[in-house]
Amino acid sequence: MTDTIPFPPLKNDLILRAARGEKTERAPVWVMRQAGRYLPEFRAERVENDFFKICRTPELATKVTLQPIDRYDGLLDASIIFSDILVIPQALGMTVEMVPGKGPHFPNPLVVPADMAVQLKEKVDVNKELKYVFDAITMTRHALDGRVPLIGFVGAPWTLMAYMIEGGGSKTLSKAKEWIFKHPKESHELLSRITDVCVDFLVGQVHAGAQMLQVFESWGGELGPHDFEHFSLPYLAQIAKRVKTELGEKAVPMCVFAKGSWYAIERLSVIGYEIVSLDWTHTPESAKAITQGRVTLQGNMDPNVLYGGDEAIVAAATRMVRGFGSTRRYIANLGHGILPTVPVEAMELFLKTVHRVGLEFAAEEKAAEMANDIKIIG
Ligand code: 1CP
Repeated sequence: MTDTIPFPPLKNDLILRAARGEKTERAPVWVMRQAGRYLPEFRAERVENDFFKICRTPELATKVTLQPIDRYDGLLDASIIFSDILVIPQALGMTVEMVPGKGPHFPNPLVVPADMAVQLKEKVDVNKELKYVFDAITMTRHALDGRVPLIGFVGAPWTLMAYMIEGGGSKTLSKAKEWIFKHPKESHELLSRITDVCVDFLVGQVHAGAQMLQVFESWGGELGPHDFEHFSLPYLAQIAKRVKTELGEKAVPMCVFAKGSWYAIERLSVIGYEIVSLDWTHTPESAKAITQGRVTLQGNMDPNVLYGGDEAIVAAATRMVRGFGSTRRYIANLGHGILPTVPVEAMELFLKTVHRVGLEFAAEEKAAEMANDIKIIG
C-alpha cells in the first residue's frame, strides 16, 4: 500500500457491476486511449513535457488521466491511468524513447537471445522501478473523488516481447517472429520473464488503488491460431491466475484485449478474465454465441467511424449497443484506441449516443419484461 488515507467512496460503479455480470441500467462506456493526443489539452501538456516525464511525474500523470473525465463530464464511466505498456521493458533495463509523431523507439533492441543476459535485469523490483506508476494511481484515485473507477493496465508478454525485439512499431514483426520460430525455448524464457513482471506490476497497481485491470495484447492478431495458443495464451492465462491468487479477496475484475485474435475469443473466455475486449471484426451476435455469457464483452466500434461524420457515428454506435444489449455483461468501447486526429466532438457524440441508446434499450427491455409478466399472471 502506498497510501494510508482512505479513498473517497465510489459514486459510479456501473462498469464494475457490468464486469461482475450484474444488471446495469445502461451500458457503461470508456474509450481506449481516452487520455491522449486527440485532446488539445493533452497536446498542450506535451509541448511542455516529454511523454515519459508525464508518466513518471504523478502530478502530471494524474492531471492527464483526468483530462477526458473533466472534458466529458458524466459521460465516461471509467478512467485509465496515464502510462504506457512500454514501462515494463524500461523496468527490465531497456531504453525506450518516445519520438514525437513516430512513436516508441528502442535504441538497443534485443537482437539475439544472448542479448537477454546482457540487457535485461535478472530480477525486477516493481516497487522500486515502477513506483512512480503506483504513486500516480494512488494520487489519481484521490483526485477522481469517486467519480468513476480507475483502470490499471499492462502490455501482454507477446506484445512486449515484439516491441523489445523489433525496437518499435513494425508492419510484419518479422524479427520477433524469427525468435519464436528459430529460438522457441529462449522466446518462452523471455515471455516468462516478462510475465513475472506483469504479475507483480498488476498486483501492485491494485494495492495502489486500481479498481479494474486490462491486459493489452495489441499484436495478438499477428500470430496465427497455433502460435497464439503457444506464445500468447499460456501467458495471458498465467497472468489472470497468478494476479487473482496473489490478491485473494482484494482481486478486481480483469479484462483481456487481444487485437486481431478473432479465432481465440472462446479460449479467452475461459482463462480467468471477467471481460473480453473485442476489436471491430466481430458481430455482437457471433461474439455472444461463442462466449455464451461466460464473460462480459467490451467494445467494439471501428475507431475510424469517428471520422465518418455524425450520421455514421450515431448509426454505428446504435447498432453496437443494440447488438450487444445494454443491461447485461456489456461495456461499450471502441475496437481499438481512439486515433490522434479524431475531433473531440466526434468522441462526445459517440459517448452521448451510447448513453441515449443504452437507456432506450434498457427501457424497452423492462417494458417487454413487464408485458411478459402480465401475460404470465393473466
Ligand atoms: O487513455 C489512455 O489509454 C492513455 C494511456 C495509454 C495506454 C493504455 C497510453 C498513452 N498508451 C497505452 C497503451 C499502449 N501503448 C498500447 C496498447 C493499446 C493499443 O494497442 O493501442 C500500445 C501498443 C502502446 C505502445 C505505444 N505507445 C504506441 C503505439 C506504437 C505502435 O506500435 O504503433 C504509441 C504511439 C505510444 C505512445 C503513447 N502512449 C500513450 C500516448 C498518449 C502516446 C502518444 C505519445 C505522445 O504524446 O507522443
